[in-house]
Amino acid sequence: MAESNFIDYVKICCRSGKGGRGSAHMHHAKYNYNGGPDGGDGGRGGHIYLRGNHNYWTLLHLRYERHIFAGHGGDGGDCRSHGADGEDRYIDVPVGTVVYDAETGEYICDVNEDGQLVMLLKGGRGGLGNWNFRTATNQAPRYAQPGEPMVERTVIMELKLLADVGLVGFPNAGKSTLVNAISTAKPKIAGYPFTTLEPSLGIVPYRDGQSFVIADIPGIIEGASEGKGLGLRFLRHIERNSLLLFMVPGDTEDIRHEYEVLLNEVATYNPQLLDKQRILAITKCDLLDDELQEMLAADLPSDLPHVFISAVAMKNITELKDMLWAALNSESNKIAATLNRESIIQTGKDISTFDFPDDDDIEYIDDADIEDLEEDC
Ligand SMILES: Nc1nc2c(ncn2[C@@H]2O[C@H](COP(=O)(O)OP(=O)(O)OP(=O)(O)O)[C@@H](O)[C@H]2O)c(=O)[nH]1
Ligand SMILES: [Mg+2]
Repeated sequence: MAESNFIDYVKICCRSGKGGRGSAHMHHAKYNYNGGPDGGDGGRGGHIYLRGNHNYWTLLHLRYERHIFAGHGGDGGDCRSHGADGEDRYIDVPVGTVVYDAETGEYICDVNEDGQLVMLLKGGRGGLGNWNFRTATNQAPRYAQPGEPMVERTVIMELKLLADVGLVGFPNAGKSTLVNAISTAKPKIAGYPFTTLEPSLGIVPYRDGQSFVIADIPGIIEGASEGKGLGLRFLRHIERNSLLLFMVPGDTEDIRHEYEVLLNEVATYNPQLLDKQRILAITKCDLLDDELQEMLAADLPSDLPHVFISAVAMKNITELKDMLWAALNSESNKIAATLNRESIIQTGKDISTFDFPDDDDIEYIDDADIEDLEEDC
């Protein structure tokens, strides 16, 4: 994982608490020697919850949190006293976090709203005390239930930025310049490739106090879907965008070919991304005269809306914003976005695509150890 503050996946070993044991206590008092069963129930083990929190933008706060354990339930006591419930643990995650099983890659859950609570692991139930087992024919049961065991699972949390518009373009296409010009975000701009090394989100103010979110993604090169350049690492951040804005500089030799290369990379990464709406922006159009623009426009794919823009000269920027807004609010986009979202995230994950260089430091507790622990308790 790159040494930066933008952490978009982490691996954490989570464990819920085990349930407390029920008590098999018999009541004895000075004048009531055979007082009968009075063993209380054990408390439940703590649950592990995920909680969507819009104050977090990355998973950085979980970077060094390798283990998250909930508390165990307390054992039941005499006089039918109930054991204490184990402490629940809440893991705050940024909105747009998807969770997979680290061993199988199985999809577990998805947190995509602020305040959303998802129970990741359920704590073990507390055992019943012998008080519950008394009957007319068995008035002094000397047994009680043990608590349910804890559950352990190592999970991978992956953040997929939730933006309305995702920028797709080769390095140096002018993506960051556009984000700077139209949004509140100020990513670095420079005349060399791979200036942007991590995605950032910007809020674009639109008319009447409305706004939408745009994601500046590092440049994609041919072969990115196979890992070239910054590779797959950031392609995941366009999975959740409703709309893809392809950006190709106007001074490129073959705009159509460049667009097709980009489209091919996106499709190779995840063919479902082709269902999203697309708009093509030809950037740096201050370098082109009107005649040239007309010639280039004639050669562009006819099924794709396009616009010539210049973020430096602020040319056609309002038109671009209008196009984006209209596309974002079109009925077909809303339906497609929901369908996309549901179908994309409900799948498992090839976990070998994640790279955890310092994984050896983590000590995972295997099933045998858990059994030992249980015997000890
Ligand atoms: N003439 C002109 N130059 C532009 C325009 N937009 C961007 N540039 C220049 O193009 C170069 C690259 O711009 P960036 O915005 O950093 O490009 P990028 O797509 O974010 O590049 P990466 O972050 O490397 O992927 C900079 O030198 C910009 O000044 C434009 O509209 N007109
Ligand atoms: Mg950039």
